[in-house]
Amino acid sequence: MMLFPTNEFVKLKESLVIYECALKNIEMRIDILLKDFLTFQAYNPIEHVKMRVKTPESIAEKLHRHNLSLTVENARTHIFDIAGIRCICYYAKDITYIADVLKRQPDIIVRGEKDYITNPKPSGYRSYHLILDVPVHLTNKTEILPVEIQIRTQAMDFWASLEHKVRYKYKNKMPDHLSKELILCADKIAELDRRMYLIQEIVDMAY
Ligand code: 0O2
Repeated sequence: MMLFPTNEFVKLKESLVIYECALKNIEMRIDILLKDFLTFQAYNPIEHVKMRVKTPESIAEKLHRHNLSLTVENARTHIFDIAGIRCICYYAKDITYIADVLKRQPDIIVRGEKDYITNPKPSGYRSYHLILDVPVHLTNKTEILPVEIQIRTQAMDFWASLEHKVRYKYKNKMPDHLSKELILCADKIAELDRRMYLIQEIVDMAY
């Protein structure tokens, strides 16, 4: 297991408190959107939301994977998913809608976007990643920190949890037959998402 040197670890723990605040900022925005969807819009696309701040062990492992030394500065400069929130929605079409609504907020800066739905990863992974820079106002300074929002359907989320479990179990050396099976499942899931959406559209038109 990769570990931060003690002096860096102490600084990292302090930084993680600020990442937690940045995460709260995005959580609040999504909570407001939920209230809006439920009160003023015809339909609520968000099924549920989960969030986490990466553990020091996971940050260290990612820095190591990118051949970077274990320092807080490297973590803050090179890792954009220390604060992460996952927004699970019903249909694939909801994904760009939610992303667009967030991107339109005037006090948010979009640092980056990765559309793994249009361009799935070789593993079969599908999800939409948005990295937003948010301000955290402290007593004597303001820090701008990135928060990664992963937006995906329930089916994509189901797949990602299983794939993550398999990859972890085999320590990133997944047997060929399992990775092929997972790619097949990912394609079937994308097809299922499309068909379920069509059913929903037909029902909507009927009433
Ligand atoms: P965790 O446990 O979710 O925190 P990287 O490619 O990870 O070195 P980058 O640029 O952050 O660097 O990658 P990317 O593509 O934006 O993906 C970051 C996160 O997306 C991952 O975080 C996963 O949560 C998720 N992800 C990306 N690819 C896959 C995949 O093939 N399978 C699954 N299940 N999830 C994926 P972490 O840090 O890997 O893990």
